Amino acid sequence: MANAIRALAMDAVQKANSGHPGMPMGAADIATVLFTKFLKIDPRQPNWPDRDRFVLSAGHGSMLLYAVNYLLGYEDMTIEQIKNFRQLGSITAGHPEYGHAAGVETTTGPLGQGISTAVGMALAERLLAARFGEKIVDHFTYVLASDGDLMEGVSHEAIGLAGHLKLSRLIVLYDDNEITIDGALSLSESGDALKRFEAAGWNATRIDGHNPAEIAAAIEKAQKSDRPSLIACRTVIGYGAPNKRGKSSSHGSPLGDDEIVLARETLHWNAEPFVIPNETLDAWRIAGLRNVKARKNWEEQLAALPAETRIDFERRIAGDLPADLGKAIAAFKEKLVAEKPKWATRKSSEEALNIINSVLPDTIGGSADLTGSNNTRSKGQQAVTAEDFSGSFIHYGIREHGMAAAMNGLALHKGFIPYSGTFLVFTDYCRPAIRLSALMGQRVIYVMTHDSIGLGEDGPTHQPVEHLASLRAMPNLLVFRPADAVETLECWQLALESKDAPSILALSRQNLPAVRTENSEKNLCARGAYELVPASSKAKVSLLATGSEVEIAVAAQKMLEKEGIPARVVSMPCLDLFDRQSSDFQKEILGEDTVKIAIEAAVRYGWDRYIGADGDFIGMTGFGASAPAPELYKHFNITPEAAVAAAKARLEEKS
Ligand SMILES: Cc1ncc(C[n+]2csc(CCOP(=O)(O)OP(=O)(O)O)c2C)c(N)n1
Repeated sequence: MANAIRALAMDAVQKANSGHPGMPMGAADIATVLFTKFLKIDPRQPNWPDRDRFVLSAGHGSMLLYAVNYLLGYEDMTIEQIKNFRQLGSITAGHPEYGHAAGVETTTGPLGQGISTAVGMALAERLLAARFGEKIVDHFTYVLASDGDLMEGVSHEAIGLAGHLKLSRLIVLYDDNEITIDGALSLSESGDALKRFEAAGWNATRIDGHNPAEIAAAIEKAQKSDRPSLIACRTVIGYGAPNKRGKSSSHGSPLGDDEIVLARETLHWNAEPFVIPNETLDAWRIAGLRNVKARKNWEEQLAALPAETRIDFERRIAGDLPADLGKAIAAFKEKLVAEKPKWATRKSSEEALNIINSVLPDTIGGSADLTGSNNTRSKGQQAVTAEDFSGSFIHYGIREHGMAAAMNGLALHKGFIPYSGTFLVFTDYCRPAIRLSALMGQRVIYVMTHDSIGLGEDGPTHQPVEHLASLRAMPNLLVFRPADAVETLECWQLALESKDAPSILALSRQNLPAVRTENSEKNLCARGAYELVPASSKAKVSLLATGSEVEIAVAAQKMLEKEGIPARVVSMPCLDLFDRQSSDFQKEILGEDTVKIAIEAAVRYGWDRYIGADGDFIGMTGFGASAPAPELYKHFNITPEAAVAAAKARLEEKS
C-alpha cells in the first residue's frame, strides 16, 4: 500500500517534470499507517466537523497527500488530477492549497507554517470541546513535518505554546531523514530535536519510520498521552530509488526515467505509471470507508443535542454571525455618537470588544504579551489554561509569528473567530502567517496597536512607518485605520463580516477626538472612504486622511475655510475597500477638480494614486524618533499648518 504512494509520487513528478519525490517516497510508510489505521476521516464527508485534522507541514511533499487522497477515494482527487500535478487549473497545485482539494486542511509550503497552524487547530479542538462536550468534539490533529519545519524559528514558538497548553491531541510525525536540499542535515544542524521538544513539555520518541508496527505503536502511545507528542520517524528520503535514496538529489527533482525503472524493480512494483493494481486500490478504498459508522454516530449525537445548542454549533461551523450582533453594534454606535468619547482607538477597540464579545461567543482573543497595551481583553474574558479551555483569551506570550499561525489554525478548524494583538511594527514578525491568512481567505483579525510615531517615546524601533503601505500591498488583506470610536466600531463590524479575508486593525496609542458626531445607520467605513466634513461651498481642497491624522485634517480644513478657501475632509479608513469601488464613486469621494492633500503619519508609498499630479502628501519620509508624540508630530511636520501650507502652495501653482 505504501508503494502505491511511492509510485504515484515518482510518476506524477516525472510527468510534471517538477516536484519533490523524495519526501513522499520516504514518508510513505508513515502515511500508510496513519491514514489506514488511525486517521478519523470520511472522504465522502470531507468537512465532517469532528474529523481528525492532518497537516502536511512539509508542503513540498504535496504528492504524498494527493496520492493518499486519491487512494482513499476522495471524489475530487481523480487519477486525472494526479496526472495533472502542478498544472494550471488542476487541484494538485505544487504545494497543497487550502480550498483547492478536499482533505487539504491548510496551505503549506513555507516551512514551519504547517506545524504552527496545527497548534491552532489542536487548540481549537480543546476550546470547542470545552464548549460543546466531547461527544461532539473529540479529535486529533496530526502533522507530518520535515527537518526544515523544525529548523524554522516559528516552530520554536509553536511547540512552546503547544507544550504550555498541554495540547495532548497534537501528534507530530517528524520525517527524520537527516537530509535537506544542500545535503546532509549535519551541514547546518547539530541540535537534538527530541530534547528540544521534551524541554518544551512534549513527549518525544524516535522510531524506525519504515516499520509499520513501530509507527502504529508510537501513535497509539501518543494518543494516550497527556502532552503533545513528537514521533521522530527515522526514514530514508527517496526510499525505493536505488541510486538516489538517502540523497538530497531525490528531494526536489524528478528521479529520471532510468531511476524510476530501477525503483519499480526495487519495490517490486510492476504496474504501469498511474495504474494501481486492483487489490491494492481496494485495500486503500476499504480503509477510506473505515469511519463511515463513526461519522454517522456523530451525526446522531449532534442531532440529539438540544436544538438551540445544535443550531449554535452549526452556525459557528458555518462561520455565520448571530442575528443580534448587528443590533448590539447599532445601539453602541448611537451611544458613542451621543457621548463623543476622546479615546485612543485601541481603547475604542476594547470598548467595541466589550459589546462584540458579549453577543458573539465565537471570538477567541489574545495578545503577544501586550494585553494591557493592545486592549484586546474584554470585560470578564477568562484566560485559557492547560487545565481549563472554557476561557476565550489566549496569552500567546512573546510569540507573534506563532500567534499568527495559530490564529490561522483556529480559523481553519472552524467554530472560532480569532483576534489578537501586538504592536503594528511587529506585523513584520507575523508576516508569513498573515500572508497565509490572506492567501487562504481566513477571517483572522489582527489588532495592531501603536500604529505610528504617535506612540511617542519608545522611538523608531517601535514606530511603524512603512508597515501600512506594505500591508496594503498584500492581496486579500483588509487594512483598517479608524479615526475615532465610531469608526473603530464600524471597522470591527467589517472585519467580523469579512468571512473570506483577514483584517488588520491599525489602532492608535494616543487619545483622539470624536470626529463622527452624527449617527448614521449605514456603516460609512464599508466603502473604504467617505466625506467626513463638507466644504462650505464648491471645494478647492480635499484633505484625505486616515486614523489619527483625520484630526489634523479637520483642523486644517477649519483653517483653510477661515482663509476663504473652501475645503473638505475625506476619512479613508480602508484603502483596500475604497479601491474596490466604482471609479465614479472614487472620483466623487476624492473630489474632482480639487487639490488633494493626503495626511498619514507613515510613508507616502501608495498614496500618489489618490493625490494625483497637483496634490501633496504630509507624512513620514524616514524612520521616526524617540520623543513625546506631540513633539514628534511637530518635528516631522505632520501638522494642520503644514497641510494648509501645502494646499495653498499647490493651489497657487495651479492658478
Ligand atoms: C520558509 C521556507 N524556506 C525555504 C523553503 C525551500 N525549501 C523547500 S524544502 C526545503 C528543505 C528541505 O529539507 P527537509 O525539510 O528536510 O525536507 P526533505 O529534504 O526531507 O524533503 C527548503 C529549504 C521553503 N519551502 N520554505
